[in-house]
Amino acid sequence: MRIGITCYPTYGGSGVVATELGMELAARGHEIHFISYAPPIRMNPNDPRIHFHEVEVASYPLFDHPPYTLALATKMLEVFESESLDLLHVHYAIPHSVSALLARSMAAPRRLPFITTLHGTDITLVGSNRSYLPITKFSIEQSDGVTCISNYLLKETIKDFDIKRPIEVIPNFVNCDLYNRTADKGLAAQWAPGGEPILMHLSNFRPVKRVPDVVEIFAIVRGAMPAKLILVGDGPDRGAAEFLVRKYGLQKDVLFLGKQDNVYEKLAAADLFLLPSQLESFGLAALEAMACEVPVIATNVGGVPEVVEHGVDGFLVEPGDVGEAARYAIEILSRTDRGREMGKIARLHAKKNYCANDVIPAYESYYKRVLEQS
Ligand code: GMT
Repeated sequence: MRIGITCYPTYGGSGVVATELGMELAARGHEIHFISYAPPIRMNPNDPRIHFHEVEVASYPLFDHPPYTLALATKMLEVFESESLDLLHVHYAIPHSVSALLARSMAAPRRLPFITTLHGTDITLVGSNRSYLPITKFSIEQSDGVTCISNYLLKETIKDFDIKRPIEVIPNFVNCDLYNRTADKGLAAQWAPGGEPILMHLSNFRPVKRVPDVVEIFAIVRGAMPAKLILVGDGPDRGAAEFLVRKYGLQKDVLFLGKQDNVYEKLAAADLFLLPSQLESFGLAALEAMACEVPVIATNVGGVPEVVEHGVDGFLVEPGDVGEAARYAIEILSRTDRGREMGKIARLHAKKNYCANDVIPAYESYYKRVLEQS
């Protein structure tokens, strides 16, 4: 198939899923055309089946906000025509779904079906905002196919948007060959030369991730035992987290890596992963950690309990309960095996339920169904 994929190319779960999906599909012989304002962060530009088409947004003094949605729709049509696309697959409804709807209308009577994948805040925060709700609902209803990444998000979408059309749950996935324990290339020894346990967090540091809670949890753990904290990613709350590190005098034990490629090499060096988010429709970073045999302490919110089983793959706490999270962290890290058994079970669960080898074919058969029906 010749598939156009649109996503946010910056640091964020929906862009990561879209990019990994494109690369997995390319590995299975499909031609993939990413259409966005910048190359997606994890995209492999050297794959001959992967192509990138930049959306250029012309500015004009009259435009306080250059109309990206329109420029994207125009580029979608252009790529459809030049590359004979079979379909468009857009990730994150706002505004990508609306652009795809415009592109499909412009392409008519030629056929340009589009599939929208809902990821989370496009429904739970942004989409349910009054100014976006009607158009998001409309573009979901008009899509030729709609998928979402967890059962939780399916329920929220039906509830908040009163959607009557079918929505397919196709969960997020992880490449289990790439994400595994042996991916650590000596980083653990570099970060914790004294053999201290390593706690890790990976996110876009948006307020919804509660990154300051990561530092609060670590401060309690560090008060009880030697330990190191590695923070991967960047975003608005990095400053708040750095402030707390200084406040608690933890500079020697906390490392901010910023945005990173090949995150599997970093995750494989961790003993424990922290995801204390206010809300997660899925929690992709937790799944990636689990594939690397890292137990997870996360919050009992949204779709996270579909991924992390409390007491089995790690532990779930209420948002903001840093004390409880720290108690579980100390419990895991004080064991002589530092939670290795739990980590092994976590990987088994990741492999059984969310392996790319099983989830990508689900997307392929969904594409076929949509093409047959549209
Ligand atoms: O809001 C975010 O955290 C970013 C957002 C995104 O679209 O980049 O993440 C959402 O999509 C991810 C990939 O499907 C999920 O793993 C995250 O749980 C989800 N975030 C939220 O629901 C808050």
